[in-house]
Order: sequence, then structure tokens, then C-alpha cells
Amino acid sequence: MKRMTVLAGVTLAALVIRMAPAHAAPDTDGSVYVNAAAVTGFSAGERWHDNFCRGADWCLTGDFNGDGRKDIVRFEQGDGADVYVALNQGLGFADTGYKWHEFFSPAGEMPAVGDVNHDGKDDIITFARSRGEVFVAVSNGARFVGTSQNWLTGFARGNATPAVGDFNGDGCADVLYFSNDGNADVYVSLSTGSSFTSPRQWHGDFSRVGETPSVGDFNGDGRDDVVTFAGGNNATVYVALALPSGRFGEATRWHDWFAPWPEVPSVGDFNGDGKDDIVTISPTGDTYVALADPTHSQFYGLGWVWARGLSDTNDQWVVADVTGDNKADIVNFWSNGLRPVP
Ligand SMILES: [Ca+2]
Ligand SMILES: [Ca+2]
Ligand SMILES: [Ca+2]
Ligand SMILES: [Ca+2]
Repeated sequence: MKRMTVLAGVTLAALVIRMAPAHAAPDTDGSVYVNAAAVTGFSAGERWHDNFCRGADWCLTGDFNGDGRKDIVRFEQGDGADVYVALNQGLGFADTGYKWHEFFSPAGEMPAVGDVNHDGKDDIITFARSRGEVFVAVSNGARFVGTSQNWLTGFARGNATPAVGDFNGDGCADVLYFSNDGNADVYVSLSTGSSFTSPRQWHGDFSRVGETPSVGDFNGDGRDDVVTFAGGNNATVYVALALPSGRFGEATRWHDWFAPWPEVPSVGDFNGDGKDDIVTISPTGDTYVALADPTHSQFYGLGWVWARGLSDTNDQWVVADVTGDNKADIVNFWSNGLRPVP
């Protein structure tokens, strides 16, 4: 989810968000904190906004005005389904957040971010899984335009897990879905810049039911790959690399033990070498990172603590480089995390 995540100029949707327990109490004031990536750790959190994301809001990151800095976006979902953006001003996000769309991604849909037309400005995407439809509104730098532009049908129905990435490396963000059923299929629809092509199967056995799949460029070739976290008491991590021929290669085990239950992992390039790494935050906020080493087909680093007490289970957190040093940071929305998790 939950990448956002920045790869070769494309912002991925960070679809992975921490679940909220019933007793959620603190961290509810809507603040947005940034924990910046340093060399082998995340800095203490700095407040970049004092009231942006609450309750059922769905909050993500992206560069919406094309200035090279990652901004934040809030999908209010519900009946109004307004979309607000707060722009990155260097050490904070612009004060109040500004309405960039009147109706996009109502309740039940899954919003995401990516530059679908390769103009340097991130656009918004929403997956209406009940109907298998995908809608896009593109950024003009000041708002998202195009109301209810349906870019694709017959995609990511039911319990399928959609994601955004540039899987063929042409600079336009594409969409895929993990079937999340007994077939364990992965289907990709490439962006033409104004629509998505019909879904094609890129893998036939990747990410079984109960696993947590995501996307990222783990070998740094500009094409986004897929990863799946087994979680549970197994906690293996498998990667399948995107091939120039237009499919994902063989699934390979890249880590033996990462993000056991109930942790929820995410993806980002934390050391700035152009290859996406993996991160997980424990229920007590201990934050672990393992770094991509594509030469040896592995994420290395077992039990590397990059921060303690970074997040708690009431927060929504996403991964994005908001400080502009090419190292992905943790953006922590103190929302009370009431938004339904897919
Ligand atoms: Ca765009
Ligand atoms: Ca593409
Ligand atoms: Ca790749
Ligand atoms: Ca890296």
C-alpha cells in the first residue's frame, strides 16, 4: 500500500496500513509526523501537519504538483468523498489542505496514487472492487480533473488486492491485482497514458490467501517487481522480478523471517541505493528494516531495529521520501486508524 514508495520517478500506492484495535485511544488529533531515514535508522518524529487525517480518512502520499517533493492526500470516503491535498513546503505540509476533488473514491473503494500519464505529477486512482472498475483523475498541478473517468473494467473484483507500479518501466504507472484466492494469480494492466490495457496474467502462483503482497523495484532496473510476505508463524518473504518480456519471473525466497503476525510490512528505498527495501513495525513500535541485495536475491539484515516506539496501532503509516534525499521516510498519520482495512 500498503509504496508508496518511489521507484524511478513513479509513486506507488502504499496500500498497507496498520489495523486498529478496539481500544484505540491516543494519537487521535490528526497530526502527521515524519520519521526521516538516516543512515541506519529513522529520526525522531517531527510534526509536519497538526490536523490532516482522522478516523475513516484514507491518507497517502504523492508529488501532486510536480515540484519533486512528496505531498499528502486525504480521501474522506463516505458520502461526500472529498479529496484534500497538503503540499510539501520543505519542513512541513501546507497548512489546511486544499480540496482537489469533489467526489472520488467513496466508501468501499480503495484509493491509490501514481503518475499514470508520466507528466511528473502524481494522479489518483480508485479501485471499485464490487464492480471490478478502476477510475482515474489526473493532476493538473492544482487539482485532480476528470470526474468518474473509468479507465478499466473487469479488474480486481471481490477480495482481490490491487496495487500501483510501473511494471514495464515506461514511466507511466500501471495497475495490477493479486487474485487473493486459490489460483494465486497476478494480473497486470499497463497504462497507455489515457487508459489501462486489458488485464494480462503476469504470474500464476504468487501470494497465497492470507499473505500480504506488495510491489517495489527490488533490483533497481526501473520495472516494479512483486513481493509477498507470508506473515503468520512462517514469515518468509518471496520476490518475483518483472521481466522485459512482460511477466514476472520465478518467485524466489528473499528473506526467511520478516514481519511475523501481527505485523504489517511495507516497502521503500531506505538507504537510497535505488533498490527497494522492506520495513515492518511491531505492535510496540519497534521498526525493522532489511535491505535489498538483488545480486544474492535477498533482503539482508535480521532484526535490524531502525527505530523504537515509532508508531502505535492507532496510526496509519505509509512510506515515502518526503525530505527529498532519496531515502524513504515513514509518514505517520495520527488518525486513530478507524478506516476499514481491506
Ligand atoms: Ca500525472
Ligand atoms: Ca508503465
Ligand atoms: Ca525491477
Ligand atoms: Ca535500498
